[in-house]
Amino acid sequence: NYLLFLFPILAYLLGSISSAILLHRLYHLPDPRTLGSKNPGAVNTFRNGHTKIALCVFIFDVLKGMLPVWIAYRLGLPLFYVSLTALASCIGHAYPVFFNFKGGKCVATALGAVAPIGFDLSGLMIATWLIVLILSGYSSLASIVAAVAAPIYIWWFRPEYTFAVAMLSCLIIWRHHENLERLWRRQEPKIFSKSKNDN
Ligand code: NKO
Repeated sequence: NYLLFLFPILAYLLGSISSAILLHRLYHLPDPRTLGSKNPGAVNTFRNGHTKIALCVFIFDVLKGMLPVWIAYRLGLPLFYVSLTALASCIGHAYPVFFNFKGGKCVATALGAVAPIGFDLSGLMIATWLIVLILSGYSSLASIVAAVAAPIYIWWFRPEYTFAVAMLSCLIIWRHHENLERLWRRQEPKIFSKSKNDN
């Protein structure tokens, strides 16, 4: 039944709606892809001094990852299609059709996409992210460590989702390759430093 492919397609389109870019436009701010780390995401909006907008970006990006996956999951779609829907949301966020295919790093969107699996996994992911952020000061490192940890956690308590979660992790890590290079060269700015990293 090819109606099942409607879910990944709609998820891709919803994922393509970049809340960071739209909210920056709404508040007459420059495109986030020209500011700071040039990432249209919650952290970069925060970095540029817009805490409340950053919170909205985070919530919207989580919800747009969560909604299609949650519906697909609730309708009892086969695991393959639920997984494809989750991946499609994140691909939409990273390569948005509405914004020249230049999108974000999928952290908040992937968190939303795995939320329907259970609050145990999402809670653990948020805790991991916060602990690494507090210990290191690097938001990008927090995201990378959380992405590496996600498939390990899920393999422990719901192994049937390991492959799907690992796919999201790979996408997140790939989207952080510039951050990884900067971390390696010790040029990555910490979250509470105002320095812009032009790259
Ligand atoms: O601007 O390149 P930048 O320094 O903006 O940004 C790097 C950063 C980008 O991430 C964001 C989103 C911030 C969301 C924060 C809360 C995240 C909580 C837990 C995430 C867990 C991810 C799980 C993935 C499961 C597959 O990285």
